[in-house]
Amino acid sequence: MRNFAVWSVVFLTMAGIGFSKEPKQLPKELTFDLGGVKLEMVFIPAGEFIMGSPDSDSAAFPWEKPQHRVRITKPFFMGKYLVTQEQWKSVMGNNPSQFKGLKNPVETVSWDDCQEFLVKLNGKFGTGREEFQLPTEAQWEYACRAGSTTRYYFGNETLGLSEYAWYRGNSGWKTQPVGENKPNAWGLYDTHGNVWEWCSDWYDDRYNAGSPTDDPPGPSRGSDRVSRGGGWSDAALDCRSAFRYGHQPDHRGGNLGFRVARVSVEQTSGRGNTHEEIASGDSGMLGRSGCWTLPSHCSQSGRDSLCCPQSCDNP
Ligand SMILES: [Ca+2]
Repeated sequence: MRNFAVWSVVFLTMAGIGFSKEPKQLPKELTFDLGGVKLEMVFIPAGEFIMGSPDSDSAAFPWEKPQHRVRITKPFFMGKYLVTQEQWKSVMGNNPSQFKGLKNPVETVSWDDCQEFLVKLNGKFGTGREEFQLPTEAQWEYACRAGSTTRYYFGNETLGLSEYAWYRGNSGWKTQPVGENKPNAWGLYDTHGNVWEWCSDWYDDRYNAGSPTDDPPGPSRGSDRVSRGGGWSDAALDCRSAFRYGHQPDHRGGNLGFRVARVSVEQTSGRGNTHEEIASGDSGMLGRSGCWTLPSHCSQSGRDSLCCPQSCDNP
């Protein structure tokens, strides 16, 4: 019997939204048991968005430009919260954080440290078809924006940021417990502020100018890894959805942590990813839910509403 088992799957009844004669039940969230400590994941649909900052934004830096269209062709799950100190401790057996608090985000973890965490997590929950990873930079911004096109997922004005983020204006100059501020439209907490979040990509100032449209993986090489979202010590404008930063992969800091993504790693040529393929942390937890999405669904006529995210309904 596994020490780590999927605790529960919350189903969302998708009745009355289109093609299906019978209501379908689709997992909206996943919860994994890290030995008495929950790891909650939120479903992120496939879709497309405009990544980066517009030239018209006076707060934007050159490395956030140009704005460009990006398609996230596969759905995935994203950590509802930043990885907490109790989660880290359950998996790694230690707590390196500068600001102690079991519900606070783990920090003072390098990108390399995060890989060790992920190896251990995948040792428990990896299935060969899906695994935990750091989100790519594009996945991170897509998930943070949750359909928004503004500086922050709630709008353009820094006034009001305190309702959504821990930053230098309200943090007391330390991390704060996760999940206490308002989430974005997809149910993610603390993407703006609290701690910066490592992404999988190498960092390149100019990457936005030449990155591929579909699932940009980041540069093939570099010296720094991307971090996103701003932290407790940062100015409001550094917590914007498009703001980018980078650190060497062995860098550790008290304002730098991460959240995990659970993604399909199966070769999917010619077929869609089903919910089972990314949601099956344990066997038999999910019934058949049918096709979720194909990479090209958003450009196909006759697409069905279950297989296409809301953001693509009116391309
Ligand atoms: Ca954050």
